Amino acid sequence: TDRPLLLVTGADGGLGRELVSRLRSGGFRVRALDLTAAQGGAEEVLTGSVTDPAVVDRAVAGVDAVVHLAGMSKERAWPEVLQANVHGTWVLLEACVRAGIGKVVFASSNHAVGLTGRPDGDPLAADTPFRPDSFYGWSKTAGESLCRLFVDRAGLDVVVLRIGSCFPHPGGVRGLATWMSYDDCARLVTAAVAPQVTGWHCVWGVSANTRRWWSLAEGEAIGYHPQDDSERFAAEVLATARPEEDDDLVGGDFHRTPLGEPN
Ligand code: 15L
Repeated sequence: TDRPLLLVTGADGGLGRELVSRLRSGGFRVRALDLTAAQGGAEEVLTGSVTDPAVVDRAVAGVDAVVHLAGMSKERAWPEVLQANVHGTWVLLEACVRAGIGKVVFASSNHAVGLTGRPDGDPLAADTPFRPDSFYGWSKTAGESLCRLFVDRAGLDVVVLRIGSCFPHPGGVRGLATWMSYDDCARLVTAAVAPQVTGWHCVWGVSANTRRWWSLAEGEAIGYHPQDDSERFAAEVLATARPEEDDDLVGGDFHRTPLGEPN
């Protein structure tokens, strides 16, 4: 078969499971890696940690691209964040270089720039400078800059996705700006893994929300054309919204949790 083979790390997470099924129906073969073995639907399933070089060497062997979702997805104690998010990303990038894998898609987060103010006018560019709001957000800045090092020093091609809120529905008022539908996430990853997308790219992972704060231009430049808009949920969200203590920051309330305490 000539369907491209993708390694998805963290394939058994909330986003991973949704993405694997969509990538498969979109014409990819998927090798799934996670700590748990429950990944439904992937052609190949590997159980183990992204911090284990022997596991990761097996995981990357022969793939056309890697979609790196593995790691802590929220605030955690420093050692956990460092090990899973930072060390795990280093182990993965090293394995890609050893195996001659060219393309990595790195799941970063809006929390890398979470203390940035919400814009009044023009949407924020995808290369908005680091302003992490948590150890978690910091770990994403570390992952992004580690990816950049491997682009510049080892010739990898990396697309960094600064993902907003990828859930079935926008969770609240903030989500009307930050939501990315699972279908748009699959569209974004499909664009990012295309072989003609080379070098370094950093794009927002967000749907075409009427109320978004973030630019779609960088995504469009790599062929990401989102189809969904959170506006269809707006009336319902606004009718049931609790007042949010979100301040005026893109990362919402992450900065209210003490550093290193699970949120
Ligand atoms: C993230 O980075 C988290 O992984 C996710 O659980 C949400 O909190 C999201 O950001 C968000 O900002 O809504």
